[in-house]
Amino acid sequence: MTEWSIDRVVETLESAEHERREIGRLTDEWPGLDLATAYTAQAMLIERKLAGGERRVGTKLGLTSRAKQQRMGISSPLTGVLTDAMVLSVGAPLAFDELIHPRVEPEIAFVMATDLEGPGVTAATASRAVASVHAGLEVIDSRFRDFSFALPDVVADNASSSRFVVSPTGYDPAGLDLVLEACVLRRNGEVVDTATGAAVQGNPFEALALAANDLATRGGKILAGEIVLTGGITDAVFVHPGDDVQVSFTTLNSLTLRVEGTR
Ligand code: OOG
Ligand code: MG
Repeated sequence: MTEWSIDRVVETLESAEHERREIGRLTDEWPGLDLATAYTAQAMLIERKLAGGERRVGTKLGLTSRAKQQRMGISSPLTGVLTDAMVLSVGAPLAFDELIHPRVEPEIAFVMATDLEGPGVTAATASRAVASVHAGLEVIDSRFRDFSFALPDVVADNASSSRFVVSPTGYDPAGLDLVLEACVLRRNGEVVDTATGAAVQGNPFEALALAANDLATRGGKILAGEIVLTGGITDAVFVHPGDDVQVSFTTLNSLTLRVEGTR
């Protein structure tokens, strides 16, 4: 059997995504896949996307809420990279046939006014680097069977990233109480989950600070102009062709995503 290597991890994840094929946990086959190696694999995966013409547009956090951590059985947040190929414009349908087993989650999104670089970033300093706050909706699509993974697996898999929508209307961060900003997630008109911004690390600005500090340990930072997805506020819901998913916020906008496809 072929030995495992970072290159093989990257190729395995890349072909799973392109062929819309779920795979088993990499950590089962390669127990040596630790967190640092997994982030190196993620960086290589992104490098290959950029070499193929994609453009980096932001940073995402994953597993920042208890709802998400409990569902996935992992208590540690992680970061990933967003590219323009993942952007869905408002009102555009989700093409189910391009994905493996998509799930949708509501997120609070930031557009950055300035760079944000750790270490030592606090929620207060993080909030001052934000230009505007937006309603977000993320479509995650783990390349792992049944969304079953250990932390290094999901890190290498760029935090299950696949598609996302950000409301074009942005709000001044100074005029919002994001801790109390409430969100309702509906599928086909039915409420499936609710939460407030407090679910995200106590405060979405804490999540932003966490991202900056975590990226700094790997020589990275958040750049001015970039989008930051602060992590699913509620648990994510599976979607299928014909479904309509809606996320509605108190102050931030509502976003609706229609799922199209054949299977
Ligand atoms: C991992 C990615 C999580 C979030 O917002 O928590 C994520 C997963 O649940 O597959 O994007
Ligand atoms: Mg997410």
